[in-house]
Amino acid sequence: MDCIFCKIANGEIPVRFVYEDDLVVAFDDANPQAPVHCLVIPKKHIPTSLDLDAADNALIGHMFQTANKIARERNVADRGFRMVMNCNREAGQSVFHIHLHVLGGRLLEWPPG
Ligand code: DGP
Repeated sequence: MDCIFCKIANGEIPVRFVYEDDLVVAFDDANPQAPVHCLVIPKKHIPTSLDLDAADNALIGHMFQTANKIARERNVADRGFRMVMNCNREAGQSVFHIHLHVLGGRLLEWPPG
């Protein structure tokens, strides 16, 4: 399967991991939109959030716990940060392997563009 995030997760494309365990990896976004901008991805290939099923519920919870850990480690937890998962083209999804953006370190406006 030609998926760039699968290749990152399995080490085929070398990336410095901020975090790794059996289920997920996290790394800095190549095109950061804030001083802290990490991506948390599952090792399992899931194209979009619409492809999640009940068996993935614990995995999704683990992705959010990982995002919290990164936010605390990067000192943005208390001041505020944002977790974003884009789904499909109009939302801006460009890589079709789900990923949780963890953004912080500046004032994040609402609504997003
Ligand atoms: P999205 O637009 O929500 O699908 O976000 C995809 C993000 O992935 C985008 O912010 C840029 C990032 N990205 C794409 N390819 C790579 C890569 O090879 N390395 C890293 N570190 N980030 C990537």
